[in-house]
Amino acid sequence: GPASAAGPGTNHATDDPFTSSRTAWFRDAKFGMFIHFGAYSQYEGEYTRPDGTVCRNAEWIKRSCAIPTAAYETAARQFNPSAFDAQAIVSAAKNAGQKYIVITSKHHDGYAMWPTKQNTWNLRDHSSFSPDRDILAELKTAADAQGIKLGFYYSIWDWHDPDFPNADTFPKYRTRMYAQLKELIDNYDPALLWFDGEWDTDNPVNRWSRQDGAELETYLRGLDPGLVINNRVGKRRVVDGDYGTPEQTIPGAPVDGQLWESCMTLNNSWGYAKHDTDWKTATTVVQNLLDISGRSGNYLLNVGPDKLGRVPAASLDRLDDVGRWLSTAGQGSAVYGTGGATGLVADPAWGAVARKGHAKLYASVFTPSWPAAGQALHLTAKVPFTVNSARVLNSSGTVTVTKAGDGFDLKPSGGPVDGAASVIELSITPPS
Ligand code: FHN
Repeated sequence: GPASAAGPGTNHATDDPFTSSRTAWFRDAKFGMFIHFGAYSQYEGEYTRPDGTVCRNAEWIKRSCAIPTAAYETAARQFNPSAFDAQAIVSAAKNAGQKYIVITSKHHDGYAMWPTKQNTWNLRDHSSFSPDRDILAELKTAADAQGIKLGFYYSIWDWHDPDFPNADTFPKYRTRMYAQLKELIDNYDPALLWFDGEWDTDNPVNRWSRQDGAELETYLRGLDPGLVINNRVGKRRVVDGDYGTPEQTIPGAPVDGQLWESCMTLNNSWGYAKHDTDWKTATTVVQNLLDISGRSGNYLLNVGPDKLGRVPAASLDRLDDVGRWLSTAGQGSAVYGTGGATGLVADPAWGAVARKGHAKLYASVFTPSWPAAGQALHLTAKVPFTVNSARVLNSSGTVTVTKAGDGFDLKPSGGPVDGAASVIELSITPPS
């Protein structure tokens, strides 16, 4: 099932990921772009079987539609993402308020999106793409130019490598995998590695173990002590790496004391799927981001470029709207650099509360929950503290704060601001 942000695991870093300066950029970034892009994108989510029946899937299409390897390799030879525009993609992320990008360097199909020397199953040696181009290098250059951190997703589970399925030759796969990861670190200097496919499964049998994960983490930290690494290196039930990775979900309980990141699709597919038009609204994305930030988490939101490398217009539209909300009247203050307010207040039903430093709380009221005229929102305090002032961002409205029972009643003077949520900034004196 989806990873949980479970209790701390056997992290092999020499520091505490939740407080270390090494992970500070990640902790403060809050919002990132996931990119699922690979040989599977050539199918654009649909495969017509020899018998004429149609099978739909995105990045799992080879497995889910039982495409013969020879046919899949033939399709990959057509892959030519000539329209991939790293500058435009990085700008879209930056404009959306996303501070880091994680792109699939190699998904379960084993196809490498860089000119690896470990095999010829890659974008340089097995495609119709220009041999003069390197999309990971282009993305790194664009990300550096725009101050965006770049990370790579890497699947441990490999459906293509001939040594992966065989217990006797699996060590050869592991050696190639280590060599590929060194290529990625040496050639593109990623800030973060996002492992996946470490879980027990078959077809092919996945022989990767917790011990393999521990050794991998130690190896990587030896190559680059500054790396941020997710928890899917050994077993994702515990946080082996630096942070937990709940997927398509926001953990119910606030997760204190450790880093975590919820990854989600914008529709229902990670890789591009031309028939999947079930797009989340920008409102949903903003409210998810506020909810996650209020629990000290990050939100990694996915785009799936099509076979030419173009990000779907609907994805760009949502990202543009989210960026506009965040950059309006400082509403992003409720997100960036915040942590959970879980030590101070109970999780409200009307939205989310995040804490910034010691003296600021951001109470984000999701628009449907904005109180009717004369009504108040209740903020339940877990420990005594005082509220010195309150104001609504992006509004001239005022907020009257009165102590009430186990907390405070917040009574706004006006209506909600336009959009997904109204942010009430509270200046507080916390418990000493
Ligand atoms: O199997 C993958 C899936 O294709 C996708 O990459 C997601 C993204 O987190 N991870 C795995 C499913 O948990």
